[in-house]
Amino acid sequence: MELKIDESILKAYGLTHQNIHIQQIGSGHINGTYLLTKQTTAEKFVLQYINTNVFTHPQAIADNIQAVADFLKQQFPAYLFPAPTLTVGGENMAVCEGAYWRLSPFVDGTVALDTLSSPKQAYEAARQFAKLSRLLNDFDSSNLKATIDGFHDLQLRFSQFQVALAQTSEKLKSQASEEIQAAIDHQHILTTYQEIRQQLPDRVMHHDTKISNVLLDKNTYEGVCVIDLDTLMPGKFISDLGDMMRTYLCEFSENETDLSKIVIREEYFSAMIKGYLSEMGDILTSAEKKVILFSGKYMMYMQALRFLTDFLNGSIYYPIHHPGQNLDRTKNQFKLLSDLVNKEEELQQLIDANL
Ligand code: GN1
Ligand code: MG
Repeated sequence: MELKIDESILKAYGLTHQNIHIQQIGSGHINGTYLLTKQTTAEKFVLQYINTNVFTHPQAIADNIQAVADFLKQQFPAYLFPAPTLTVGGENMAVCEGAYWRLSPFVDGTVALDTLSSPKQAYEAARQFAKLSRLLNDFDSSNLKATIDGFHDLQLRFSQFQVALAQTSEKLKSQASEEIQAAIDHQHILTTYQEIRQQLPDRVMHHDTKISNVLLDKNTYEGVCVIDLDTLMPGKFISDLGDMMRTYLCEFSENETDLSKIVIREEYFSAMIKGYLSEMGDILTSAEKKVILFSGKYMMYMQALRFLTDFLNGSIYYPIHHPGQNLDRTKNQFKLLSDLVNKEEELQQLIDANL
């Protein structure tokens, strides 16, 4: 799809429509992503606009990435961290009619996958996200700002669910009655979160560790680097590891409606844990090691709550293709959570074998 991107955005990066081919890429819910190819040299860039309804502090994104990029460049110069390119005027974003854009180099010879088709991919992806956590272990995360306030605060997500429940229509409430009950029945996950969160150190977290946010070598599928740095901010390790469990372990995505297909693949779990611990095994504290499996429950439950809350609010956050889609996504995430709980003992053994 060819899209009209304002000339002034391209100009800010020394480009023009005349010599650029534009293609929309990516499958994220929030930001628009485009691949730009220079017709003369075939040089490629990724252009992305920041959705300021969601990211209300776009400058915080740019500042966080800059601070982390500076640290990594100094401490680990060989590490590939695809920070955005500066504009011709030296700014870290281009602003046009109140919209914020940034351009990043396209990393040649890589692919971003939408789904995983081998445990090795789970190993490589988990390793890349864990490597970023390891390299930033000595970076003081309090130097970073929240790019979305309370983003992975489960208490806040539960409160938002309660507000939505109180305000929604009788019709939506009755359609979602089973999922509302499931949200309440799983409240013990929130209780555990409240008990442990103070024991877990603050770290720099990526906060969106899905498979399409890691670039793999297109031939060998070896991990190359992580991308999509908008939610790089202080957090707890359960965010990144938990979101990998949420998105790597099932063959089908959160959009799958046939719940019999929502099943956790143990061999992917094992590979993901091995990849993660190959970088973070010596760095995690004993308090963190105890809640490795819990991280999956935490993220699956939080995503179920977020989809359910959005459904009750009339689907104003996550784009949908049919009216009940956020409710379907909620069911999907609760099924994934229940499969994780059913397999808890064997999965914990796989963790213990690697610690
Ligand atoms: C959103 O835009 P995307 O798809 O990368 C969301 C994530 C959710 C994800 C669920 C800023 O991410 O937190 O896990 O949808 N990002 C934001 O698919 O809300
Ligand atoms: Mg994202």
